Amino acid sequence: MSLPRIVALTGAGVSAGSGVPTFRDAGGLWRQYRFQELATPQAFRRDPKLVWEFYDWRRQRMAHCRPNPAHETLAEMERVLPDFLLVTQNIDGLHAAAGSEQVVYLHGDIWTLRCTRCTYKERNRQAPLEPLPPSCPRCGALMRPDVVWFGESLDPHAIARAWEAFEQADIALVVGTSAVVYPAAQLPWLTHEKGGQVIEFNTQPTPLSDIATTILGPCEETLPHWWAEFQLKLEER
Ligand code: BV8
Ligand code: ZN
Repeated sequence: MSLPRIVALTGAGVSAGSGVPTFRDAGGLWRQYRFQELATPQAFRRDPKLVWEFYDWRRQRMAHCRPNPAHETLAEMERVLPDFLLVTQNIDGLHAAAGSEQVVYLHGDIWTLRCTRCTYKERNRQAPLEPLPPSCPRCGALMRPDVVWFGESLDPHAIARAWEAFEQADIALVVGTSAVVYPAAQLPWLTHEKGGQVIEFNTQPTPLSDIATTILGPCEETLPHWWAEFQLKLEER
């Protein structure tokens, strides 16, 4: 019997164990309502310095964070399961730091800046960034974080690759996401509709809990545990 096709969707909860603040928990980012006001093209047009202060604050918070056992387990799955795919909503770079290479970044990368006018893009891990807001070294225009804001479209190739993988998956692992932001939150439903199994790793129920097997607890503990048990079952077959 061939290995099951497994895919994973992660959100801020996978990085909570690394000290990266999530959007929804109490100590979350500038409180939830501010986040949705700040992470928009309108806010950036109106006050680029304020939006950059928000991203610079997050970059400084993330700069010393290291991958946790949940990131490491997902990187190991990629090495063990031939057609494993990791899809993330996170922009913190911790999946790459843990060694994951086959990753679909739905919402971009906080460590990449791009020009608002020309095609210039750069990887930049400076924290704090000075001066704020940063300007393009090529044309002098304002630079922005290379992330997807609310109301902005996701990269169509990223969506197509994620969509296909979740439709074909036997098992969808949903790790540390409140599953309320679309189109990312649609992905586990695709697996479910095609008869696949959805397993969510969260510290509390989410809108997915109706169709998922929910494993409650911190994913930095529950995911490695699940993976160890899953591998034992594979060996017994
Ligand atoms: C789009 C990058 C087409 C930036 C982000 C009304 C209804 C439905 C949809 C919409 C609507 N109005 C508008 C929309 C569309 C909108 C949307 O979905 N809005 C929501 C709020 C309703 N979506 C969009 O705009 C998207 N684009 O639709 O394009 C289009 C084009 C033009 C015009 C119209 C439409 C773009 C969305 C992308 C936004 N960018 N991030 C940045 O990060 O700065 S979203 C950002 O928030 C994250 O990427 C993530 O997606 C989301 C936060 O969710 P989570 O990652 O899940 O984090 P959260 O804190 O919420 O939850 C953490 C979870 O972990 C919790 O469940 C917690 O219990 C758990 N947890 C905590 N600790 C642990 C843990 N679990 C396990 N272990 C732990 N230790
Ligand atoms: Zn430029």
